Amino acid sequence: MKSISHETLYRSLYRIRRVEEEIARVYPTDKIQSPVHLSIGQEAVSVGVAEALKPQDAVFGTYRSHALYLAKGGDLKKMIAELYGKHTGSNKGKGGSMHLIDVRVGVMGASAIVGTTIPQAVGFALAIRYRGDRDRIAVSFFGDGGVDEGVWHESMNFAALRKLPVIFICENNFYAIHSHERARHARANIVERARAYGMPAERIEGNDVLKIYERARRARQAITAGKSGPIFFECMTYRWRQHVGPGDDYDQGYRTKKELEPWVKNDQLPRIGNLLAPKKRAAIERAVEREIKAAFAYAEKSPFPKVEELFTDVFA
Ligand SMILES: Cc1ncc(C[n+]2csc(CCOP(=O)(O)OP(=O)(O)O)c2C)c(N)n1
Ligand SMILES: [Mg+2]
Repeated sequence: MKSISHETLYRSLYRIRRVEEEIARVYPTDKIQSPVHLSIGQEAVSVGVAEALKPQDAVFGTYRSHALYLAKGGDLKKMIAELYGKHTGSNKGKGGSMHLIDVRVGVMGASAIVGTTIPQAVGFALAIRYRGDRDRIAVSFFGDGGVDEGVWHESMNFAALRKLPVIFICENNFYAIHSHERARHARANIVERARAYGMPAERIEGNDVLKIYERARRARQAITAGKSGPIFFECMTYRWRQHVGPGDDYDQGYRTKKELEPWVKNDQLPRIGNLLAPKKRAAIERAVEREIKAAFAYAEKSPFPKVEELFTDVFA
């Protein structure tokens, strides 16, 4: 078994956590021009999977994709500039937090509409097959709410039927906005549904970044070796903050702080951080803090798009 560098994992986990904490801190100033759906608490899923991928692999995410974008190597300066609505942003300031894209590193984009990028990932996998790329896969990320969309079923069926090189990652944080999975599904059987379409599916408990990495790595290996079609993982995780916005929402009555407690106790940041020598850990943290500071400064001083840009890069 090839073991992953704990330094690499910690750097990525810490960087995403701190970027999002800074976004939450700055948000009340209104400098950030778009709604933000934070991944704080869920970083392990994106980090574990992305570390198992290669640069040429393509990932497709949701409106909650800061973690995925950063974990896959997306440019931090362009991300913060995009949140600020600046011309230097990943989408020239026209997409905001929910539409981050960095094709250079295989971050193929995200969408505010639940479920929409699932068939895009499957289509990308079909293109990989047609082109005969042997060392490339697509990865589709969606929430437990994404499973409720009709297009999820169509995509599962087609990917399995054509044995496409795609990994499906369901980030199950139990909630679609304020609705618990119990209120939406007669049975908590997402993996059984995926299996019914004809693909192996596994539920990974506990937001365990090492396990997620190892499972994704093996899945990629099996797919690229031609030994498997699509593979499905349901990664159990937990959103610490509110559905959208910088704060928390334990006063809303749909969930309790008690429910959050075990997830905080099991936080993957200190878990992996404690495996490092303290000096090494501090050096990583210092470097990340410098990078974050520079990224926000870059966004601050970047220009807004010009009025003449309003209709450029518009599809129709
Ligand atoms: C097609 C569609 N239906 C409804 C919505 C409203 N909506 C936005 S986020 C969301 C919940 C999705 O939950 P989940 O897929 O579990 O993702 P999470 O927010 O938990 O990451 C809903 C219903 C939408 N954006 N698109
Ligand atoms: Mg959810």
